[in-house]
Amino acid sequence: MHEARRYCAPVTKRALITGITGQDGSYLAELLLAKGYEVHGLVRRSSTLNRSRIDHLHGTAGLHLHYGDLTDGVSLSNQLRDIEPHEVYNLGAQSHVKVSFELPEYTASTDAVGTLRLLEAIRAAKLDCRFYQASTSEMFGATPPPQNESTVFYPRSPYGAAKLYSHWVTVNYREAYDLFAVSGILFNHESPRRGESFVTRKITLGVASIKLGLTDHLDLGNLEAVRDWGFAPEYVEGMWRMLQHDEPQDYVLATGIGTTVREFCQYAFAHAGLDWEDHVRYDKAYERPTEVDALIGDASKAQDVLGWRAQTQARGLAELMVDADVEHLGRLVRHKRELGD
Ligand code: NDP
Ligand code: GDR
Repeated sequence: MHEARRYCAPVTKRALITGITGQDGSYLAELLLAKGYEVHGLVRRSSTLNRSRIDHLHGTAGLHLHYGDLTDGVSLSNQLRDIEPHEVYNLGAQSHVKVSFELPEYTASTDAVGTLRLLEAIRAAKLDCRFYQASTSEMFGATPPPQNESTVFYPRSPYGAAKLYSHWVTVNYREAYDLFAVSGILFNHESPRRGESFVTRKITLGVASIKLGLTDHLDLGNLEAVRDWGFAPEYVEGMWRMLQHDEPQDYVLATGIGTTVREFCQYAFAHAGLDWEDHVRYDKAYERPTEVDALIGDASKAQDVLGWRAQTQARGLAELMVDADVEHLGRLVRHKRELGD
């Protein structure tokens, strides 16, 4: 493989994506394949295949999957050495904030030290590649909005603290080793591919289940939290633009609009002709030991430097996610009925 590459021209850009089976990884893989990249994705071993978000890409020329894990530095070094990527997107993470209170050490190993392992593997292999780190608005935590690249960090969870380590180590490798390393501080972004235990998808799936008569209620925790919810495909475009710029810099991506969980419920239920107050129940099990009250991003730098701007806002997002879940769940229900279940 190496020999062949040495004598072949022109070189197609190769990208390595950790977290390719996740929401963002799947959209980023589609984006890069459409741009003509050779895309390599790290996948974790699991007892049943966990690739539903990239199943539709199976067999696509230019897509290559490799076993690897951010907790296994050897696997990262081996894959980087063999793939020789031009761009590395580090999207892999234990990404659930509440779960990070229950799995703090694992979260730190994956979300903090995992980034260090990857950066060290790039440095050790002397790779001339560009690096994207999936940083998060959770790093701002308790600091009130609006938040931008200069806002003071104050994480409120093991997840936020682990991601803050990765943010700073990315900055450090840029300054210490002249690596083209970028940290994208992304506010919440959602889609029909969003994991089912994040609040937006939980709500839109709940709405679809109620609409189809499968249940009559939805249990939620804190309805007062404010988040800045955008649409994931627009955000992966922003990641790519960060790595195409001449200078490695850090950027916030956000819509600039704050919405409470309660308002998101209102939008989603109303779109299905339902009143959220008839169905949503409070369950303290979904509260966190420490909460992040309000995140609203100021993405003016990304707009000025990268020409990036969020297009979709919370209400439109809730509606497109409800439509997708009603469609998806409706198909499953019909299929089960046809089977006589
Ligand atoms: P997901 O939870 O949907 O995807 C996470 C991905 O990471 C999955 O592919 C998962 O693999 C993989 N992963 C988990 N643990 C490991 C590990 N130990 N080694 C290698 N890979 C691992 O997250 P999103 O797509 O929503 O987010 C992408 C990244 O962006 C994450 O780092 C997240 O923390 C960050 N982020 C997300 C935001 C959002 O609103 N979506 C906002 C800001 C930052 P598997 O499928 O096998 O579980
Ligand atoms: P967040 O997303 O913690 O912002 O992290 P999540 O959707 O989990 O929570 C958002 C807010 O909703 C409140 N909430 C509930 N949350 C969940 N998951 N389930 C519930 O039943 C529920 N009820 C109320 C939460 O308390 C919180 O205030 C996401 C992840 O994608 C991170 O990886 C990413 O870094 C940040 O967004 C930006």
